[in-house]
Amino acid sequence: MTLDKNWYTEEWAGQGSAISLKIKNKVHDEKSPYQRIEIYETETFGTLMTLDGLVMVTDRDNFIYHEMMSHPTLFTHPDPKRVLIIGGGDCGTLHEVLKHKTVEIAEQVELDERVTRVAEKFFPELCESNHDPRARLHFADGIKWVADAQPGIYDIIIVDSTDPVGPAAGLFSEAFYKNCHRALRPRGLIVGQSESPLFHAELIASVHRSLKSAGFLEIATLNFPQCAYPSGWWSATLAGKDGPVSLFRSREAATKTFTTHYYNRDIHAAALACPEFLRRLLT
Ligand code: AG3
Repeated sequence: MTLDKNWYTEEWAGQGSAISLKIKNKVHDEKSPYQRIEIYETETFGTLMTLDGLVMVTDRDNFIYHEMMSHPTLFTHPDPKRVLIIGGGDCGTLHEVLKHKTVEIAEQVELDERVTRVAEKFFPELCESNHDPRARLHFADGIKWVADAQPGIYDIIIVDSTDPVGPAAGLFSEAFYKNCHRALRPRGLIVGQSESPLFHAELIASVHRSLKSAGFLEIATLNFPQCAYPSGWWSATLAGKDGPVSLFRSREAATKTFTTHYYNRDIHAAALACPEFLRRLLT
């Protein structure tokens, strides 16, 4: 099938499939020192940001991803005070993290400052909390940041990265997870986006193995829909330095004092359910 020029298509090599969004126009296109950043106005998904041709964020469905990258982990930790976000330059994850009143400091370490500047312009609602006094935005290499971090300083590390290719590949490695383990306090948690269970189950299994070798005791993969990403089905893998990852502060999740559009207590419990094919690979 041929798609006309009014469609933006991200094709998934080797998977014989793609996502297409009908676009009204391209409103931004630049080559930063790290990547090509494009912004489109779509017909039905609002604004779309792509990095090197890969869909990162749309107005319409980013809430699912950003809420699932933050709230399950924040409600699993008994008292999250200091949070580090690696990547996450569009600031959507930061915005969700700062909804938690216990958080005293949320640091974001994004490699490409241009992603944040472009997001501030085209996704202002994701950047609403950038001036929260608890937010600290750094533009630096997250791998080096964690390697240099003071031991035992963070309660939670969230890895909101692109696909494991190019500079992001190191964010899926055992060496990186070891440094994260060291930078976490007792009861600390790490969570990272871990691609599609349907398309990338082997990657998820290797993330589990690497986290385990890095010293994390308990690991769980959360499932959620994300229709604009490969296969429409996405995951985040959560690991605990020495505490459980499948128990959470469910009463507090049920009576949370802030608004979400996807996350709630039942969604959290359901997201922890592991499909058979994945369970077999992970055991
Ligand atoms: N994180 C990107 C997940 C990977 C998407 N992959 C793809 N489209 N091939 C998005 C950052 C949102 N804060």
